[in-house]
Amino acid sequence: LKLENDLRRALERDEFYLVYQPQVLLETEEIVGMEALLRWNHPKRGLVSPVDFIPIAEESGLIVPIGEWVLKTACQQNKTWQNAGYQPICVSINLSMRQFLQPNLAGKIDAILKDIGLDPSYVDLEITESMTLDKETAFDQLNRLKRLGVCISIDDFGTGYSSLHYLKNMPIDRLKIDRSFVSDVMEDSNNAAIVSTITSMAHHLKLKVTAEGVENKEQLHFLRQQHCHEAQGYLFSKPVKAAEFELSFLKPL
Ligand code: G
Ligand code: G
Ligand code: MN
Ligand code: NA
Repeated sequence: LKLENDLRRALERDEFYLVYQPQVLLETEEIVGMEALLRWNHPKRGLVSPVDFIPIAEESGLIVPIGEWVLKTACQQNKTWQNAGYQPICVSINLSMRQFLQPNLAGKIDAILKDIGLDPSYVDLEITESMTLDKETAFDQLNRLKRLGVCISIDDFGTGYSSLHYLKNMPIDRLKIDRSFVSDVMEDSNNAAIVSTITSMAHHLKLKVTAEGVENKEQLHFLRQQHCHEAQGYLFSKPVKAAEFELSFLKPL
């Protein structure tokens, strides 16, 4: 409860910031995207992990204003970099269940994008498989979001419950292979089979596929052999603050 009260004031006290992790196109090694990840600098506890505060934010409903702050901040940052003359890249933003279930989410996102002047094709929304369990609600919401022109990715793919039947019909653009499968892909032949099969399925369903949690060259080599499109992980960079991302990864047009 203490943490919930602190969380309640965190927005107005400006205690949140975003870090960005590059997403690399394997064919060319170009940075084509970044995932925005939320950080909370608690005045007494220091950095609190989203693993610890997102569930509290979900439970209390605070995720709605916090999630809106994330959307605005990440989109504004992307637009600022485009205005500065860097090669445009896509920003991936994590949605939580409570946000995804808001009936007016698409309207809110539309207003944010118009206000900032960011082309929706430079925004990717990450949802998880569990958010698609109520099939009809998910389909309606995804269709509304797709009509805006944003991309939709399924995060942590392979750890949830999505049936192949849903996957076939859902208006999504990309699967992000959960890092638990990628992490020991060289040691565990079952994980290698899973990564290979998800990648191949994504190709056949005309979906893009991103491997998460890539930490070494051997994993990268394996993913290339499987024709995985994009990769993300400590091999390229941990998530970093905006200034460092700009210096390290953005290229002038
Ligand atoms: O970077 P990392 O330790 O921070 O992220 C931990 C978890 O928190 C991940 O599952 C990630 O998806 C989630 N997360 C990070 N930022 C956000 C955010 O802005 N919104 C939501 N809903 N989840 C986030
Ligand atoms: O659930 P989601 O995929 O949104 O969360 C991404 C999480 O994975 C964040 O906590 C991020 O910091 C973490 N992460 C990103 N790259 C790596 C990596 O190469 N190895 C590990 N162990 N974690 C990573
Ligand atoms: Mn994610
Ligand atoms: Na993930």
